[in-house]
Amino acid sequence: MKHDELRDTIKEDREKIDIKQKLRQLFPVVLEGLEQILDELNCLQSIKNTLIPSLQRNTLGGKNNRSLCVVESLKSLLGRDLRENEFREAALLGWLIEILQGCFLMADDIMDNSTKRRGLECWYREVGVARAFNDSQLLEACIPLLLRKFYKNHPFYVELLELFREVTFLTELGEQKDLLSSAEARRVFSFDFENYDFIVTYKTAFYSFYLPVKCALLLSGNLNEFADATTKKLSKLLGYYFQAQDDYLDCFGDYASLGKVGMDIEDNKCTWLVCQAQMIANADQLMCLEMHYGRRNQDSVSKIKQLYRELDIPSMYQNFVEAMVEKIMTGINDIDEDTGIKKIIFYKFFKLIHKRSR
Ligand code: DMA
Ligand code: MG
Ligand code: MG
Ligand code: MG
Repeated sequence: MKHDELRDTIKEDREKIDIKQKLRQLFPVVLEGLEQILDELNCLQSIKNTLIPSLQRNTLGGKNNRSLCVVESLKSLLGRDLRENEFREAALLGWLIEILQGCFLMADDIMDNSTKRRGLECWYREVGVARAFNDSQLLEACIPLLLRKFYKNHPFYVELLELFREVTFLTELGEQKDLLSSAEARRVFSFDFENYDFIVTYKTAFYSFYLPVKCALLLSGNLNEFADATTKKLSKLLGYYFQAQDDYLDCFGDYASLGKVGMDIEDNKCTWLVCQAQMIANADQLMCLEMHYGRRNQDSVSKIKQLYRELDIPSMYQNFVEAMVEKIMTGINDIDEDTGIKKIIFYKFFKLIHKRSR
């Protein structure tokens, strides 16, 4: 790395850390907002005593990439540093995305029989499935109330409400297809990239990439159909890359950096790895896949991991990453900035996730 590049990287990292710190300082505003909402409803203390800790536990402890992205994107769109009130507006929206993510994860961990999340026991394993299910519902239902509290007078209040509603629905559709694919493949063993494309676009790309950038676009007042279409296109590419990474790490990553324990093989999930494996396996290898994929025992899991190595899936994944980087870079370069959207938004987002280990 050249001296200038290194200096820029250090500066960017420092900025990122500063923004994340400022973001975290605003979390109490969200907490107070929820407390006020509950007080206005004369909510029972016993409910408050469960809802507030559930919000804290399931919203904090992540990487905060999505909320960081709202702030960074707004900065890029306005082409200058944010004023205090602008930062606050972007950051609070960012926190609502983090809450939404928390809701998805609480439910996802139940659906996926997971054990750990963000280095802790999954929420459903602490409070039970019934409570965790309702906690997830409750927090999701808080989002429009918090939006009303913080953005009622914003010119794009209705658009923000609709955006969160729609993206929530799209994500849940993706989770549904994720579950269905796993169940269908238990009857007839079959995984393919067409299916995979749908799953990752819906369950990951919309809420992780499209939502934060679109929030920033709405805040900036720059939204138009071209900027929206570009955001969707780039979000899909980034989302695909991000979920393929997630799948790879589920199998080959380690708990110390991920804070979660992979279950994709046991769960019979339609992952990037199994789609790739099925595509290139010979008859014997296919038989091994069919016999051991989706089985809840360590012996079968080891056999699948061994088969992945035998098939050279890790180096295929590296090739895929290179091709994906190319695709994303081309997508970014092709952006017409006259439509109001900025290349740097997606470039920064890309840098945030590229070669991640958590
Ligand atoms: C998660 O997909 C998708 C949502 C909407 C939470 P996943 O189950 O692969 O995520 P993780 O690996 O974090 O459990
Ligand atoms: Mg999961
Ligand atoms: Mg899942
Ligand atoms: Mg996963």
